Parts: sequence; structure tokens; C-alpha cells
Amino acid sequence: MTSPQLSPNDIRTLFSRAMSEMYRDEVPAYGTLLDLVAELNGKTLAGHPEEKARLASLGELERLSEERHGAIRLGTAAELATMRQLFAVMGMYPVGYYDLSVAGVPVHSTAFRPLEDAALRANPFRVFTSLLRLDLIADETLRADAEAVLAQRQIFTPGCLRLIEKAETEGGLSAEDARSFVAEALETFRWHTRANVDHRMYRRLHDAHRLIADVVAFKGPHINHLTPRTLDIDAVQRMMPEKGVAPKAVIEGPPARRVPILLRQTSFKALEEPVDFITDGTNEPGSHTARFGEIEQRGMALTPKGQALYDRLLGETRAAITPAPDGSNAAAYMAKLQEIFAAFPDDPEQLRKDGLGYFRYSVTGKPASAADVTRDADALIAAGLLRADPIVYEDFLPVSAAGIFQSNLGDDAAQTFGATPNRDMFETALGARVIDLHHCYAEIEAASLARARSELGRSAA
Ligand code: OOG
Ligand code: NI
Repeated sequence: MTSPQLSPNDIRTLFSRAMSEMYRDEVPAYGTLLDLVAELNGKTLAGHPEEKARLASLGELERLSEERHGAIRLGTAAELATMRQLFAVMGMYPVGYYDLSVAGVPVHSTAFRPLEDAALRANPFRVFTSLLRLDLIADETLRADAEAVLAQRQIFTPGCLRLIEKAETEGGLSAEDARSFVAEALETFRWHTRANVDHRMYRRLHDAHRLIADVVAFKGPHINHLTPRTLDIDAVQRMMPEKGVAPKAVIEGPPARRVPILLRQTSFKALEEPVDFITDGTNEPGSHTARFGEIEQRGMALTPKGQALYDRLLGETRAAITPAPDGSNAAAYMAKLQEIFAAFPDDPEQLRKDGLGYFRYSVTGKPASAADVTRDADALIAAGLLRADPIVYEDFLPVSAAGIFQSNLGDDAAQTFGATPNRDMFETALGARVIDLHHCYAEIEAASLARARSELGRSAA
């Protein structure tokens, strides 16, 4: 007899909790941030009972305290391909292609996350996963040396590989196997105080780009941050210094709005941590900065039209004023952002009618007549039979991600590679196509409307 399988959603929850506990132990400031976010989310909900009721009715209240994303950086195509299989065991799939070369960061990335509504509601845990692009390193000797180091390492435990295979052949894992899988998988994301290279090699990698050292010099892709979701990022940004945590100069993404859109993020700087390098058989103490903390506030997912408007307005803002890493023009930047984004409608019905965002349709409970069933969505909303709530953005923003990378690489790391997106190369490494994020939201929107219509039909019958 085989024992019943644990659902991928439950495995993902076990994993994200285990990862959160591990990171809390390893990076105490993350714990401080978690507590601050929980406290302020509690205050926000207590102060806005109607928003609390709305989130509860959408099934979004429970996921809030579970919600976080992490990030890792991988070194080889084979690592990325196995990572895809690992995440699939917990119901996470690659969504979106992000090219960071434009921002002087030699990686390209995807986000592994759950796809479907029910899975997102159960636990939306996501991991922003980057692959190092050695093809952007000009120094051929260094590139070959880095490749040789990476070819030697195995970032997955034998137990993890065995359980991935078992999950694939048996279509899932029992509760007992799932628990071992979580413990084994966690090993890949752990911090290693002992480097994989000697100090000279570390310096060479570091001098080419700090990120290259971060990937190549270690035994595995340590999780470099975990990000809880706040309902009020401006409040958390204000409170961080009081808790002894210094935030980056500006909040990335759109300005504060009545209807939040996409994603706003802020972070605290990476810690300088002790690392042992093994040089000629002896321990040589040194240090490395990689791990940091971040918080985010999520808003409505935008349609391609809305995303294009966002990109244009952000581009205009940044052409007028570039936020300085030292924060000297932070207030002026935030004011300019607010001013330029005045052109982005900030009323839910307006956003919906203009086709700028994705919405989830549901019945209000008002009785419908047989004639109502044939009316279009706009008319049904106007008649009070349907309601439309913004769909939460579950993905990332390349310009914000670049800002987060940069704030942790230090000002000296600003480098240019020129924009060289190479999605084909990424997908070949991944061993699969990345999923189009607009497709995900459009499907959720269409399914919600179809469901709401059939409910109306039933109530009218
Ligand atoms: C990933 C940075 C991107 C975000 O929230 O945009 C990211 C990294 O530094 O590896 O996590
Ligand atoms: Ni992040």
C-alpha cells in the first residue's frame, strides 16, 4: 500500500516556512523586518476594516502572513535545469524572462511561482532565479577558470536528486518523503562560510564583477534575501531606521497611490560576512557581502497597455532625475515620480474601463433576471450585479530588480554590458519555455468572468 501524497501546495508551504526559519537564524535583521511588517500589517488592517473585509472575501487575508519571495543566482545551465525540476515538485513554474544585462548586471532571470488561482491563494511563494552569463565576461582566461570551478560543484544533495526523480516518476511525494525532500532541498540554499576557491581567485572574480564572485566562489546558491509583503511600504520604510535597519535611499517602482499597481520594493544593504578561503591548504579569513533584506507591497497586475504606460512614465521620471545611491536626491526623485505618474489613472473603474489592469469578477449577490445574463460585464457592474477587484501582481519588475541588485553591489560595481537579452539561450539552459505572465493573468480574469456569469445564470433561473 502506498501512503497518500502531499499536495504540491503543502510541500511549498513546508519549504517556504523552513527557508524562512533558516534565514531568520542566519540573518537576524530579516527577523526584525518580519516582525515590523507583521506589526504594521496588523495596524493597517485594524485601521481599515473595509479593506480587511475585502481581502478576506477574496481569500487573500490568510496568504498575507505566509507571503514572501526569495532570490538565488545560479552558475550553470545544468543547475538551472535541475532547479526547474526541484521547484516543480512544489508546484512552482518559470514565469517571465528578465534581462538584467541592460542594468550592468551579467545575469538573466525568471521567477518560479505557482500559476493557478487556488495555488496562489494557498501560498504564493516565489523565487527570483538568475543565471550567471559568463558569455558577458570579456576576459577569456577568467571565463574558462570560472567555468572550471563551476563544473566541479554539485549544488544538490544526492537525497534531493533522488526525491526529485521519485516525485517525477510517481507524480508526487508522500508526506514523509515530502518532509525529507524539504530538508534535503534546503541544503542547496544554505549559506556556506567556507569558500569554494582560494582568496586570489576570489579577488579575480570579484574584480571582474562582484556578482561573479558571489556565484562562482561558493559551494551553492545561498538564498540572498527573503521578502515579506507589507500593506504599507511607506510606513515600513519610515520605521526601519527606528528598528536599527537602514533602508536603501528610494522605494523602487511606482509611487504611492490610491489603487496600488504592480510592485513597490525597498531593501536594506547586504551584510559583510566572514568567509574562510582555503589558500595552499590553510584557512585564510576574509569576507563577502551578498545577503540582504527586502520588503514589498503588491498592487494590481497591469495589461500590456498598462505596463507600457508604466514603463513610459518610469522612463520619463528617470530621464528627468536618476536616484543617487547615497540618497542625496531621494526626496526630489520621489516628488518627480509622483508628479509624472499623475498621468496614470487612479480609480478602479477608470483603470478597468481603460483596459490598464487585470480584474477578478464575482457576483455581488443582488438577484438577477433572465435578461441580465446576456448583458456585458460593464452593464452588469453598473447594475450592481457584478463586482470587479484588481488581480494582484505576482511577478517582478526588471528596473526594480536592477535597482535592488545595484544597491547591494556598491557604486563601484556600475558597469555596462549593453542590452543583450538572450531568451533562447536562457530557455535552452532551463530546458523549457518560460510562461508568459500576461497569459496567466488574462486566463484568471476570463475564468472569473465565466464563473460569475454562470452563477448569475443559475440565480436567475
Ligand atoms: C535578485 C534581485 C531581484 C526583486 O525583488 O526584484 C529581486 C538578486 O539580487 O539576486 O529579488
Ligand atoms: Ni527581491
